[in-house]
Amino acid sequence: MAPLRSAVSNGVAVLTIVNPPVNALGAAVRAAIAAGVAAAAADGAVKAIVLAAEGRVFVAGADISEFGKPPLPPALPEVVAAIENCPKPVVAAINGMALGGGLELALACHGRVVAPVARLGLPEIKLGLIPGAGGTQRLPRLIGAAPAFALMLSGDPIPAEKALAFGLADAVASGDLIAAASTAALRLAAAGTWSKTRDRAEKLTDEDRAAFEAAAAEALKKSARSPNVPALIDSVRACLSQPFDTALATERAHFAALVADPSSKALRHVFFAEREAARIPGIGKEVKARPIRKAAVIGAGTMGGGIAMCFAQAGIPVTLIEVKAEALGAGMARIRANYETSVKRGSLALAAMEARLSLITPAVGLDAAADADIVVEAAFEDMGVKADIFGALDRLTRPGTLLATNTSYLDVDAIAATTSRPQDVVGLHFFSPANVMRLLEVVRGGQTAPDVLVTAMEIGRKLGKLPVVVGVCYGFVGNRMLAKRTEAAERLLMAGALPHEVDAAVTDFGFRMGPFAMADLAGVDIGWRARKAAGAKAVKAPVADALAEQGRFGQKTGRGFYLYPEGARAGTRDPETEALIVSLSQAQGIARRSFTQEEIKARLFYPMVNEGAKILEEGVAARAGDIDIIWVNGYNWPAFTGGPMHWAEGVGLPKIVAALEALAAETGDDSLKPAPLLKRLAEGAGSFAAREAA
Ligand code: T1G
Repeated sequence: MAPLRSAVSNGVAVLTIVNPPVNALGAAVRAAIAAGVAAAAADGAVKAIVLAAEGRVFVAGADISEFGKPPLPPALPEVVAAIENCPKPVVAAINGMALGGGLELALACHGRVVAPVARLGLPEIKLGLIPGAGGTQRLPRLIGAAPAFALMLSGDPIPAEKALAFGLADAVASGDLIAAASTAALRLAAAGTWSKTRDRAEKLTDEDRAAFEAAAAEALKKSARSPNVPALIDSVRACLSQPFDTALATERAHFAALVADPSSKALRHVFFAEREAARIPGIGKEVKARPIRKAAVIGAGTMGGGIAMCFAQAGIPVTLIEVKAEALGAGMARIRANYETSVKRGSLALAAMEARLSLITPAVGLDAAADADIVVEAAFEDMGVKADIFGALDRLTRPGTLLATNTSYLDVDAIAATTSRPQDVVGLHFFSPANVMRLLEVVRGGQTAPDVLVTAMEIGRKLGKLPVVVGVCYGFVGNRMLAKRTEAAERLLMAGALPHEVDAAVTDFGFRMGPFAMADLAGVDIGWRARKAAGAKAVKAPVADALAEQGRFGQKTGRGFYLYPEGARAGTRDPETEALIVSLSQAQGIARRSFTQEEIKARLFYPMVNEGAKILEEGVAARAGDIDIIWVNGYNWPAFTGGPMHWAEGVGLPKIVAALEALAAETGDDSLKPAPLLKRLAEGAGSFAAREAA
């Protein structure tokens, strides 16, 4: 299919980009646009040109999949220049999302007419980049350096009305967009004169410059680690101080350097991995989801309440069920309090809060779930409790109702076996707080039906989650790898490190919090109780267990791994905790030693990568990218490193294999011996991606 359709009528050449699904500007599209503009310019019957696009998106930007490969002509800046220098007026008809290179195309046009649903943005910052086809030069000239910088720094698109207010759009066309754009283009042609964005400067006032410099200084403080923020600032500053073409070259040089930067490669990996995760191995697009019109959640605790809020936010009526009225009342009160906090913060309108609350119906007793299309069980992590609930739901709900468990650790197959329809049972592992955290592990039971999985993935997206299919094992993917990090962190304490040293290495790597500060925040007792319940399966955490036994539960008791004077959020070193750690080491005859930050990172993260390799070998995760986005979206692994498996390939699998062999020997822990897959890939200098492509 030709990537550009051209039609001439009444003196207007309408060039329509056709490159589904999002009109990304791949090489063929770029060439077709350049050729289309040149042909229209040479056509005597054409007075003016409209640049349009087919589908729901105008243009999603440059084709990200081309980055890092040999560039194919024509480069986007050439196409952009061809539009701007066209001897006939070109007006963009923006029907939907105009992002990145898509907006840069529109910026080179001599006018922009947008549909009411259109949204315009330069999201390159989110890929570790900056606009590379003139965005840092033309946008400031059109709307001012300060507003342009804010838009490029956030990477978030703005709606049509705001674009109009900024002067980024010339008109919002609620009727026929092409007709409105054609009229605008013909008007320019009739006037015989139109301005090029590159020549505009009326918005670049001294006040605008000052506002930009202030915002730039602020941005630098917050993004010490990101190379693209200084590059963006330098490029916008060039717009204010250099001739256009010189400044354009400044932008292009920064862009080229960033495309090659590991952090941008990592962010682009995450971008595609998140989309790849939507594909369920072995299930094609012909498998359709079951209709979900009504939901029920069993359990009004923190998780159940959060899950009910997810359904309400998606506009799906949900019955929140408890067995006792007081627990139900407490759950509803917690939901209302959560909403009221959001309203107070201004992140939720009062009307929206009321609308959502109206969709949540509290009820006592499981029979209230009878008319639900999906039931999510979020009761105690106890197999007996879950067996009773699923046995009852099996009897109470209609055939075909999805029966989902939010269990974090229990065997989904064992839960399914308590029903007469294991094919309808699936795990939906939400992360706390369920109404906030984006990750959803969709646990595929041995007998889960394909359309149940497809339905679970679709409802996950409707709830605003990032659903990833995982297999049944203890802890699925995220928590199974977390257990290895917890074990390694405890081992470091016993071997000589202190909590603040371990946490500092982890935050230096890019996590918001280290494992011990996180334990204090969540509650040291939570892990302690889970380990007691898990028995032999539990990781060894002698320090956390000792702290819990002394009632040092963390922030909620004022002390845990750290001290929290007067309920402070940020902990300080606790001499008593450190003395306890030293005494535990000595009791085990361990000669304590210090560790560098690099050693700490290796000892924490390599065992996680190793567990990830085992998870891939066992088929519990289908792709390394799935593991990466689980950790980026569920556990705050820094996205600019790409996730544990992408990061590991950057470190070098041979190096990791050698380190794991040494660690296994040092600790006597055979689980640290390199997984066969890791060794195979290391020996063959292969990669996880290559293995999956094979
Ligand atoms: N390049 C290549 N493929 C893309 C793409 C892109 N820019 N955008 C989307 N796709 C693919 C995506 O992988 C998926 O593929 C399918 O399209 C549907 O996407 C020079 C340097 C536009 C809001 O960062 O934000 O321009 O899985 O599932 O939910 O200065 O796509 O079906 O095979 O996300 O409806 C800047 C990225 C690029 C925007 C639509 N642009 N895209 O969301 O669909 S860099 C972006 C999005 C650039 C210039 C710079 C979203 C969307 P598959 P989807 P959606």
